[in-house]
Amino acid sequence: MSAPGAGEPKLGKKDFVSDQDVRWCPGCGDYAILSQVQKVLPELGVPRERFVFISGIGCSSRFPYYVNTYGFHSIHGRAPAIATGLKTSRPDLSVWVVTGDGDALSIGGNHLIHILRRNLDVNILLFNNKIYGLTKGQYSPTSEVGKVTKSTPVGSIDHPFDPIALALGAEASFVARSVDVETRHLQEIVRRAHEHKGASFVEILQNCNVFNDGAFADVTEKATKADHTLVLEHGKPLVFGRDRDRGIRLRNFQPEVVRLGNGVGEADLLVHDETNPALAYLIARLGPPHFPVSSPPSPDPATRTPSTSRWPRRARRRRPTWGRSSTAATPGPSAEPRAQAPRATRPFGRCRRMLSRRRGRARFRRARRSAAA
Ligand SMILES: Cc1ncc(C[n+]2csc(CCOP(=O)(O)OP(=O)(O)O)c2C)c(N)n1
Ligand code: SF4
Ligand SMILES: [Mg+2]
Repeated sequence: MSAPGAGEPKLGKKDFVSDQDVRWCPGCGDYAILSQVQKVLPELGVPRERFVFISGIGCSSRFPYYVNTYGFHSIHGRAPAIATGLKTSRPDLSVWVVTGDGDALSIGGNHLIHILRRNLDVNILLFNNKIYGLTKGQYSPTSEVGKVTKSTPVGSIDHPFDPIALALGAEASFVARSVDVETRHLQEIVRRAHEHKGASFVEILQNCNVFNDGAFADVTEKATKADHTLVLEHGKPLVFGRDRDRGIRLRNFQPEVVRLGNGVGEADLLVHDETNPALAYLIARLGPPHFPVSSPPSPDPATRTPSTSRWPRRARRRRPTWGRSSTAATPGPSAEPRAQAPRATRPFGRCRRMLSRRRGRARFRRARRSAAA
């Protein structure tokens, strides 16, 4: 691996493709992300031997094998720690962290927030597929409430968090979100992450077609994406929709979707300001069903009731009583602190067979007593 010096040919995408067999499942969103990153790297003006990709553990974390640069496939959740050591000792390197929603937000949550807080000049790419892909489909900290997986057979009871909102809370100085299939947008965001001096945090919505297929269908399917995507541009009003006839305005400190026309114009809408973290937080938390996805779809924070339709029939009978709310869904993020969901009094109920066995024994004892009397 040598840097392109004077007289040396300019590097292209193929120079960043390694000789390793890619082990991702056919159709995985990781391929698209890899391809866009490989396209952008030669344009960044950094000699190839100065790039280092550091990952944790997960399907996404196999990324360093496939880019022809230096790299570490490191320890679960610890990529930020290794990146911190490397960047502080070798500030001349372009250091990239590649991680997944499980790697970065479960086991590595603490490391992630502190690398952001320290604002080290590294670029973090978080592939969010809302699932643990490598370990065959357990729920992750970004999986929605009610998500049925092998590790949550009666549906997840945990409220997911939003990676961008979390990064903003950790004082990240650059946050962005893109989608695996939005090739141009993704390239642009990767470029801008590199240009930013300080920690750049990029969440990439990535389809795991094996264990969580269609998790982001709203923003990737042709039929729905225009109505569900909010593309942010600095200084531009928040307009979206197939006919660009809807926008987001603020009323009583709450965002609301309005239709343009009938006295409502672009002047009434929120205007994007990249330098405003409060606005970034507000936008990060928008999502279905009331808003387009400028944030990954998450259940409305006002109601933490799991969607019953996602509960398997057997599980529904034993559905815990926590988190039931009579509050009607209010659009968007709630200004009030999230109510603590009452704990399940008996999360999984009592096994029916056990109960019938006990009843049977009681009946037998009663019969024996009456026979003896
Ligand atoms: C210390 C430790 N705990 C647990 C595991 C098992 N494990 C491997 S990858 C993974 C989760 C990966 O999920 P994510 O970061 O979302 O990556 P994806 O596979 O979805 O890209 C887990 C729990 C491990 N390898 N090491
Ligand atoms: S399990 Fe999912 S995330 Fe992992 S390689 Fe396969 S499709 Fe991709
Ligand atoms: Mg994942």
